[in-house]
Amino acid sequence: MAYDLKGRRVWVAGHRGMVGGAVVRRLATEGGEVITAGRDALDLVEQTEVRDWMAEARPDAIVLAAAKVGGIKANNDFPVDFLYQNLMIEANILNAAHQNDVGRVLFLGSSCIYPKLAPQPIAEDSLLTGPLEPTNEWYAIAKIAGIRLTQAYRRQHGRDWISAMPTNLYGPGDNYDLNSSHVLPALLRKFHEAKVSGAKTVTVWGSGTPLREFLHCDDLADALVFLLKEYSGHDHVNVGSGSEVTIRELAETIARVVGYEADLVFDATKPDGTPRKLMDSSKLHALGWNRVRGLEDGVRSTYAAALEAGTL
Ligand code: GFB
Repeated sequence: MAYDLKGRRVWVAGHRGMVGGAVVRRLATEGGEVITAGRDALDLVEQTEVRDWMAEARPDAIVLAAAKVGGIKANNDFPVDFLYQNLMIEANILNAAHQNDVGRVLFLGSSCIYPKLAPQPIAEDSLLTGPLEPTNEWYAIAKIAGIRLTQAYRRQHGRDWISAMPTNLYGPGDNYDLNSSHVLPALLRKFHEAKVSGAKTVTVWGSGTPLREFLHCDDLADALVFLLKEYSGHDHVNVGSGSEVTIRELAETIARVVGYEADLVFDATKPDGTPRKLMDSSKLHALGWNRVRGLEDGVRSTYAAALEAGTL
């Protein structure tokens, strides 16, 4: 299977997000036409807007990177937003894509679709084998519905649509708001601000013991374009970096990158979430993709980009 992107109109849904932005950058060298829609022009939660926009724009392929996303606190605090908005976005886009005969769709999920206590590393067939992590089950259920809807179009209508499940992501264009961000940008901000103010401590939520696997969004984008071109199949494909760190180790890495030593204070009033979430990415490797940068290098360039953009 090889899908040539040359001359194709590819809609990156969610281009203003970190992942969508990375996919737009990566697609620039593929010889196709990248199309996007601003939030003021198109509300993805509204079915008729999506239908009308798609009928007009007529993409050949879609990378479905649009989603309501956030870290552990936002997921826990806003269950309706994470479940409803994500269900609507994916249902509207997939339905309109079918009506407009879009040949290729790549749907993006998340590693939180897997059971809280799934055997590690987590293989694709762990899906729906046990209870979910409660802090993000709303988001997870929406994403599981998206995988199944993608598969259903494949099965009922013969659509060559696929899904990929990325691990925890970071990189340029991330959200640095401490209430809604993921851990990596949050700790970059906290260490940067401690350095600026000379604070002696940095607060880390939870116990610092959970393990997380981090992947740079540009590595993800490279893997996604690879899958778009090379993969056709019913089953979703994990996309991870293969290496994991504890949250304490992540904080220590970020301290080195920022160049500031501070005592870590662990805030036990905040949740740890799932204890471990390492993806088994052997299926992706067997397909032929394995190009991952190291965490410290990735954090270093991300910090530099945030400083340059004035985000920090
Ligand atoms: O990145 P994060 O918010 O999401 O948190 P999840 C990862 C771990 O870092 C948790 C800890 O154990 C947090 O308690 N942590 C420590 C912090 N300090 C901080 C901090 O200042 N901010 C944040 N945010 N965390 C998300 C899901 O889970 O993973 C989403 O909620 C999504 O649905 C995403 O799937 C990939 O890894 O726990």
